[in-house]
Amino acid sequence: MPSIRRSIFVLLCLLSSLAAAEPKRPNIIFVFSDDHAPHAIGAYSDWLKDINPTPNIDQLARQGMLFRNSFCTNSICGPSRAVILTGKHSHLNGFMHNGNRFDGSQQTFPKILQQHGYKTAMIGKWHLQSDPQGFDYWKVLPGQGDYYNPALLTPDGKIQTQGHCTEIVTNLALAWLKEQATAEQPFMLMCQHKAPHRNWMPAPQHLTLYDDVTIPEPATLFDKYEDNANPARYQEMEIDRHMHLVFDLFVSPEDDFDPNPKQSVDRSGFMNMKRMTADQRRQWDEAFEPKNDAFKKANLTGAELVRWKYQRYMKNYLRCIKGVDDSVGRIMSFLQDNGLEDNTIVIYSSDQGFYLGDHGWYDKRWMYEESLKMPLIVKWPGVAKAGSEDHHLVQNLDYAATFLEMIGATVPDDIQGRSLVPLLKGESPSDWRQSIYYHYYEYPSVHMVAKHNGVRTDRYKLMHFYEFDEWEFYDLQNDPDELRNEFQNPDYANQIANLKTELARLVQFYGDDSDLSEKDAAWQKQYRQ
Ligand code: SGN
Ligand code: CA
Repeated sequence: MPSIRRSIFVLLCLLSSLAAAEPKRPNIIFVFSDDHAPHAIGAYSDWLKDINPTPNIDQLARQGMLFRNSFCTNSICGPSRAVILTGKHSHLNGFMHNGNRFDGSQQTFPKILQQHGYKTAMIGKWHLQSDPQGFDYWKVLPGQGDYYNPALLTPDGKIQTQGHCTEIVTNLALAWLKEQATAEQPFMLMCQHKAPHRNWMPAPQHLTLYDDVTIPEPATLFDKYEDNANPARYQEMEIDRHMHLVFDLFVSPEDDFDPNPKQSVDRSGFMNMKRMTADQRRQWDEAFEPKNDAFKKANLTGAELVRWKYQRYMKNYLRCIKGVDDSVGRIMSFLQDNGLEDNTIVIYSSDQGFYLGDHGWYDKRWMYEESLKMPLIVKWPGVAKAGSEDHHLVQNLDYAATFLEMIGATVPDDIQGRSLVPLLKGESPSDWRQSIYYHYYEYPSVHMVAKHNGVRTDRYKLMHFYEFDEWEFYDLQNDPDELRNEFQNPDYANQIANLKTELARLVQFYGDDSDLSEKDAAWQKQYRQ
């Protein structure tokens, strides 16, 4: 071989052996549930320790990093998902409230992963109206989806399944993972559960779980909103006044059915019962009828009725979470059994927090802590220290940039979030953000939570219900339950002025050009009856 050709050959051999030695890029599994508040995860809170609600998610936290100060930008389903896909605030990605339609032609992180040779899949709750884009494989629930025997949308049309949604989504995820296990191509899977979303319908095997325990009550279960600005008094999400015995809590679904309920309730749970198989329905009735009979005999009223509703609500919520936790356990076992454990990043998160009787509520939407917080646990073998915790202020806005840096892709300039990779490596960048920006838009709408934007630092929170020009300010260090609105307290005048300036800066910084104006008195009055 002439020497020049020989050296080229040697060079090529060297390059190919280098390429072979290069570590394979990591796989990513993003397990995402709906409405799973961090305080219903053992690793976040020992409030439910006697119940041990999430052993598998807790195990994930022991193997990875848990983010203590993890927040959403807009505490509602579709918007949170759109922020995650794009790395941009709602006003820029165009999905400001449920009911919008996601513009799937825009830049999303799964599309960029595909461009970098990743195989991508999206299975489960999507809730963005338009068809998923950027996925090699997708099977998603239409809208909110059903717990029992859900239909699924696929690129080839709608299909019908039989079983409980959490298990169906997990089975599909495992089947897809199995196909990837031996492939050369790295993958990214989004496994997105409907559970534990309202109306809380557990799987048959979990229907009697927690029957013998009493769930502890939150300190604020009987909050009277005495210190809050007006919006807190005009919401429709109280366990007492708004949680419905039939639709939410499944007390005698058929015989008590009122075809024209006065309260604004969706009938999804009730309708879903009509889709159960005879066997599913029998198991359901066997589990609930004795409890319903006892409830009817007791004739509860007032605080005792609230307490009973709280127990029924929380048990069904936690039973749904049990299914999600089992799903995490099955995925982790699969990775172990198929030699994928060391090179797969596993993330657990949920679209926002939720009120578990806190302030007397269920649902989310507010910028108060329980619904502002999102769980975020990341297991990244060899990078994130097992059992570690991070306290920086992070948001779902940061996920897209994080996924891109994880796979070695450049983060486009127009992405507003910041990669969490340095934090996952245990670093503490000196220029990390000191405050987060929040903006909720869905009003008037179900649960009647007024529009608001706001800012939160590690200690303080300022909220502005701009359509009513009402403000709240909290000192989270002295008042973690947010029971004392200090907006009128002169002792905090400086901090409030600073946060007002910071809020204005964030509006500019993120380019939030949405309408923040106050509405006139006549408009205000119609929602204050
Ligand atoms: C449904 C729920 C509401 C919930 C919204 C938004 N009612 O309307 O309680 O706030 O979805 O939830 S239900 O009777 O259908 O459960 S989100 O997770 O999609 O944002
Ligand atoms: Ca949600």
